[in-house]
Amino acid sequence: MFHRKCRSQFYPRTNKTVLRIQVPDEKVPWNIKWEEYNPATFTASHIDRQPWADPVITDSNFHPQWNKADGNINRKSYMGEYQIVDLFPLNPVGRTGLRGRGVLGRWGPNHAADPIVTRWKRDESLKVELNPDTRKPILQFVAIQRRDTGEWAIPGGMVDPGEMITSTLKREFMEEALNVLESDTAEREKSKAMIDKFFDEGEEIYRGYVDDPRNTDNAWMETVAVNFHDDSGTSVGQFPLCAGDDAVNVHWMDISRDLALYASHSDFIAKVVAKHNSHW
Ligand code: RP5
Ligand code: MG
Ligand code: MG
Repeated sequence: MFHRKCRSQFYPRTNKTVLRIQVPDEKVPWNIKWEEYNPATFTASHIDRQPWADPVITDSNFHPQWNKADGNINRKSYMGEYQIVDLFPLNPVGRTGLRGRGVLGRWGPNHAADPIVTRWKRDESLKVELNPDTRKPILQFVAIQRRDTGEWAIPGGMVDPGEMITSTLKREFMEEALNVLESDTAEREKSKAMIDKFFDEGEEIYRGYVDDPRNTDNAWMETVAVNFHDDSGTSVGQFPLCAGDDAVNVHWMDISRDLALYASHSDFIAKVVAKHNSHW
């Protein structure tokens, strides 16, 4: 595992006011000595005292159970045991050029879930379209445009304390791609019934670290990405999409190797392509 997006010069959502030390590729691993390494510390003030966020690490009432299920907060990493150095958990992939939590709520792993909803691209007569070069069928996935960075992404989100990942996958898809937070009760019930049925069978694609631009030396994203495929294009493949919550746009996006998505989402999509032997 390697990270790149969380080493870019400016920390996201800070109007270019928070800068990372530039970490060269070869100095990412912690076991490579770098004595002068002394990055800035940044924790966004708006996460202060938020119910979904940890307190400052020195808070006398804060007794995190690192590397464990800590009450209903999962502080275990999919990457194995992470180190604690001078009170602070250490990013398991390596240096990011910034200390603190940035805009992330949790010290250590911040757990998310990513629903990758796919269907075949079809022409007007509903025939599956092949790419003229590779002669392979073209897969499409439900992509949202993120409000924070403007990038296109999988409609994933954070796992709430105590929440099952299967529930996060459905909830985030319904919030960001179907806008259930703003639909009336009847519509919401209809979406929920459809999603409950369709999300019953998914295939896990990836479980682990995400190269998210928000990561720091002491806080990072991890996810479980699951593929839900509508092979006949008759269930979710026909459902009207509507962007909601932290998504500003949503659509069925053609999948190819040219995709430039948020964080390491293109890597997850590539794994879905391998599974379906579709065009890339
Ligand atoms: C990414 O951030 C995950 O892969 C997931 O898609 C997303 C979760 O964060 P929010 O969308 O809630 O900001 O690292
Ligand atoms: Mg969300
Ligand atoms: Mg989200």
